[in-house]
Amino acid sequence: MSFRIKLFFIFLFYGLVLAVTAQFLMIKINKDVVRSDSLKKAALYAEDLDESFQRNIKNSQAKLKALRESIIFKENFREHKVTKYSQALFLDIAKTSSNIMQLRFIDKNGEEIIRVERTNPGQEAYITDNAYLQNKKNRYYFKDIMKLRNGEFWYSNLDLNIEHGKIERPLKPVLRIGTPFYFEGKKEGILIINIFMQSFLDTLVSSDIYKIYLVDKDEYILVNTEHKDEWNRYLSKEYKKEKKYLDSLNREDAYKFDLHIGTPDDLKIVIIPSQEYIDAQIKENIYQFLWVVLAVVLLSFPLSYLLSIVPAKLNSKVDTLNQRLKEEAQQKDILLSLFDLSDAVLFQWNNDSEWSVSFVSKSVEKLLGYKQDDFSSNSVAYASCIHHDDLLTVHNELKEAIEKNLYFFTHAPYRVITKEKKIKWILDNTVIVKDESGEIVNFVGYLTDITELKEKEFELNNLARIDQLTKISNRLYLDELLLKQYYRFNRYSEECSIILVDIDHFKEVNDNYGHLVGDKILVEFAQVLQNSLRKDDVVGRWGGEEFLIILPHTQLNQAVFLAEKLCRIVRENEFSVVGKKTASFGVATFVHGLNIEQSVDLVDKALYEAKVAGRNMVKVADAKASIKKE
Ligand code: GH3
Ligand code: MG
Ligand code: MG
Repeated sequence: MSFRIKLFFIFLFYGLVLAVTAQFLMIKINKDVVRSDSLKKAALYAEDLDESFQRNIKNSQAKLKALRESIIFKENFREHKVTKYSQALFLDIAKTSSNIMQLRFIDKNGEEIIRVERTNPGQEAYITDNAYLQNKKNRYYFKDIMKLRNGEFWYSNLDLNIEHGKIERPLKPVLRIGTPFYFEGKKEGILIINIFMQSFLDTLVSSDIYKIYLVDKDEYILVNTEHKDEWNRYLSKEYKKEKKYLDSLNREDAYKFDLHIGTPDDLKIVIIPSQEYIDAQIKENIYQFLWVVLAVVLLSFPLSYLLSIVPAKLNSKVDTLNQRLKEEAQQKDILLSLFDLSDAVLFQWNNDSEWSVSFVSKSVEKLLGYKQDDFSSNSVAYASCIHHDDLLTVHNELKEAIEKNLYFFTHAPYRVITKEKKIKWILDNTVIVKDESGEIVNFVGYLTDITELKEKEFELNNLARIDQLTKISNRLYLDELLLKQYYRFNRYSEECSIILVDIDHFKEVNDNYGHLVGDKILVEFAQVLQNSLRKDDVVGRWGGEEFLIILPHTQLNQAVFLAEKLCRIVRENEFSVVGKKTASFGVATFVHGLNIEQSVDLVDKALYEAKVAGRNMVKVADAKASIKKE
């Protein structure tokens, strides 16, 4: 899957997660809002209920008031007779409302005078026969109402109708409203109305969206929407003891309201928004939520597509860059592995006094015996690996290169000391690495082990200075040594004498025995001289059958003494094939005032003198005479 597609799906996924989470949160908040909203609505609803309760009571009050004020009733009363007109009036009034259970007039002695009743709500009201009228003077309501002043009303508790001392079944919730009857300023009895409350209460608590409880002041349930546990205070002794309150209710979710009616048992209404109602509201929100999610899904597609463009481009750039870096790293690795395989060493050292190493290739172990880690841990610095005699030169060469502002230069081959204290020769190509401001950052050196090459060079050098026939030093070496000795004589007055030797009549050897024998005699002669000299003395073939002996730290008389000795040794030596041979010797010493050529001339002259004087002898050059001549 391409990066772009991955990004697209990631954005899409997060978009959806965000939308769904936000919507869930909304629903959660909504639930609370719905709940508190429905409680607010419940408060309004409670006011309605209160009003309807008031209306119900006012209605009954109005009926009592109408009776109390009725002229017919009053006229009847004046005449101390209860006429059928009054009874008809009571019946008429009872008929106006199908929920009137009883409508009575009880005189001041407690005698029921007029009683209109109805067995069940909705049935026909009828006038109770005089034979059934009772004395009610001991009943609480009679006593209570008789205490009231003119125009006042009395209310009973809302309770169940009792017939013959027992709660009537089916239950008949009843409310009584009474008022005293005054005639000409005197209290003459009471008017009382019993109201069937069942249908009113049913209407009161019926609701689709609330659970409505009508409770008394102790919060005992009277009626409720679900019609459960109703009137239990009156019906069940158990309940009275144990389940006093609306225990099961979540008080926070309930709205409580006091009904403002005059009953002694203050009634309250508790309204609880039904869960079904809340759920329905929330369900509505869920549909909304689904629409929003759908919208977000649809929007997420183009949005994710757009959002993925820039990062995808960036990513492809990063990919290319990574690829390049990888390739570079690979190339670097290849280069480094080249160093690891070869004897060459790549070094990077810092511009500090001991040249601490910041990088070195593995091949350093082959060259110096130290491991890469020995350098990276700084336990070995590069300067400490350079031969003591070469360190100053290496240092100066670097200094000079820096002064000349060189970027790259090659040191003269110098020696390093390996971990095993072996000396190796190396060739050091150094790059001086600088930063933008021209400050030296470090040095990168490419070191090659040239020890073998160096040894070959020494060998060749030696070979070039050895006479191939006699295997002693040749003229080249003698010239170099003369130069060196002459320098030391001039600079340090280090004495040095020279002896020039020439074999007498050597031509005869060639002539008589041939060149091969001549060569052989030359070899033997060189050995005779060599064997008779000290370690510091050097004998070399000056040319043909002439030999030069250089004697450092040797005065003229010592040199003459040696020449005499050599002359005798040669004379006494038995050469192969030719037997006895002699040689002539010239001796000279370096003196101030004469250069090398003049000194060599001098010794040559001495030799010539020996030849002229008969050979087989030593002649000494007179240096002072020669200087005078000059
Ligand atoms: P003198 O006593 O005067 O020195 O006599 P001489 O014969 O030694 O002197 P001369 O200079 O006349 O001759 C030197 C001879 O040495 C000539 C030459 O052929 C011979 N000679 C020089 N170099 C070599 C060599 O390498 N091998 C051989 N076999 N002979 C050589
Ligand atoms: Mg000669
Ligand atoms: Mg000779």
